[in-house]
Amino acid sequence: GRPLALAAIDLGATSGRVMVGLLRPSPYGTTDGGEGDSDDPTGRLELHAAHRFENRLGRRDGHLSWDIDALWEQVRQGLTAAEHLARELGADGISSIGVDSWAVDYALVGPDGERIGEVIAYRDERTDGAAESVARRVDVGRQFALTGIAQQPFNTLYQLAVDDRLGSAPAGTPALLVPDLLTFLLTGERRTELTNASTTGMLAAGENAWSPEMLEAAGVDEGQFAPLIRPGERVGPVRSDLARELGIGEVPVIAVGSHDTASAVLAVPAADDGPVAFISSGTWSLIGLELESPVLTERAREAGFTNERGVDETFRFLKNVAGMWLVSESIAQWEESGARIDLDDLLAAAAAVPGDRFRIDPTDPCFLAPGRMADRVADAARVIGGDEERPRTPAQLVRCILESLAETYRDELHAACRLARRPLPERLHVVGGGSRNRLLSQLTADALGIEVVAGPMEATALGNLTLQARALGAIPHRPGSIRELVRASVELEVFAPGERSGTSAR
Ligand code: LFR
Repeated sequence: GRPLALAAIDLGATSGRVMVGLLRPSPYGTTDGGEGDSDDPTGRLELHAAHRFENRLGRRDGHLSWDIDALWEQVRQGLTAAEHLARELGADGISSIGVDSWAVDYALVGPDGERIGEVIAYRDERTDGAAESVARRVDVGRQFALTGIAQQPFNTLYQLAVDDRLGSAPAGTPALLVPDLLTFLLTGERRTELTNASTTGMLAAGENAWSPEMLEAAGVDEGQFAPLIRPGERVGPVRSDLARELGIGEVPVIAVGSHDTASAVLAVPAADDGPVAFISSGTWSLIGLELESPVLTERAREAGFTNERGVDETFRFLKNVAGMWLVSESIAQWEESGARIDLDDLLAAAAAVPGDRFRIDPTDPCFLAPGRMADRVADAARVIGGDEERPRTPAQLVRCILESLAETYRDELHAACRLARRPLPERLHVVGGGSRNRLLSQLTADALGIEVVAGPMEATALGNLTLQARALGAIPHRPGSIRELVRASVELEVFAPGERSGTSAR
């Protein structure tokens, strides 16, 4: 039979992509979606890039915002390209679509589907002081007990609390989170996908429902959001006029883990029982444990941990750590002053300079805003060895960032295990773009004294695509089938503590 092709729209803070996942029929026959035959092979999923594009924050209407119209245009082009690619690869076009992006940000969409104003970015300073004023209505301890979500300044509820457009917007104007907005543009259906809904800070911990008290604290009511939908459910077909225009079929859009981190962690290639330790490494490094229930203790709150919803009733007990953002924004500063930087060369240079000279705290919110990052990192750096006062060269600065990240990963993973009362797992999975950073993986393995398994790099797209495959019945709906498919589809690299280079493993 023909292979099945699925399309993933995956938007990151610095780049976006439309990927095609190709599922070849297994020679043993696996597409019956049957129950419980646990040794049923799930085949392999091939990943192909149909379209890649940049995403840039810009000032619009006085706020740091996303260029959502440009992103939508790229998504449209990407879907047309995906359809062509799918046919070239022997499939009968794309059979379904899933959308994911970064979390928390939203568009206000009026009753006729018109967007009200810009999609303001979570790094905008409008939320300065917003968390404090909400905390005067519902104190931080209660917020955490109700939602399990860490009080990060950019959570949707703090953004809504200071959104001066709400007063003049038509009644009931739904706030559509970014992936829900794209799903709405594709289908005409308004939904709020559950994993991303948890990042608003207003979903009741462990429930598929809003917390009325938190909605009130943000100054909104339940009508501010479209109905909740769980990942794996179908939203609806692509609008017929749009399908014709793009040259694609009226295929279903499937709700996936629309929070990119939810999709990325779904695609962690773990085989073992017990909690999975992960870092989803991209613009942010999200480090933590996948659990079956949230950790709602006061200690977890004080340590800055959050409990985000995952696919299939899981919880990501994690900490947000500034990740490759520190490197990419530093590079942006050097390039603004005329330098041309090649990331691989820079990492090689960072590996060659003496280590253990400087440290920063990559969990410090002072690194949230964009701009002048190399200077800000150099200013924040503490001297821990050597006799220089501050990192001077790009290589020294990047070495400082990566060593600081590795030590932070160690401390935060230990904290997560302590707070969740679990032993330190035998290995840590690093997925996402940052898993290509071999120096960082080795430093992390050394700092933790456990194995680091790096890959897949495109975990977010894989989590998006594999969930679509399961929703269509192309792989069995049983625990572990998605990770099995991921393991069969990707190459991983294992970094043992105390060594200097990784070894290949399947
Ligand atoms: C990663 C991510 C994080 C979230 C941050 C802001 O891309 O989605 O999980 O905390 O971006 O939305």
